[in-house]
Amino acid sequence: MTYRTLNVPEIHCDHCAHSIEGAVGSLAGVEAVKVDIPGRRVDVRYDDAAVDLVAIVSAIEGQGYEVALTQ
Ligand SMILES: [Cu+2]
Repeated sequence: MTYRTLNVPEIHCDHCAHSIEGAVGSLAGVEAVKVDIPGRRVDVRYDDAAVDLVAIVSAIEGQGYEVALTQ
């Protein structure tokens, strides 16, 4: 299982959180996704044999939010 935290600076409210959690959570291979609204972060846990970070970032960007990756 892989854990990543993505910085998504445009997150500001419950609507953002629900949009992102819905999009990322619907990807096969994503085990958990949690948006931290004040922290403007997305914590995601996923099976990297089933889904990759590119797909997760694309799902977030597809909702209209830019992702700033952390290492
Ligand atoms: Cu919002």
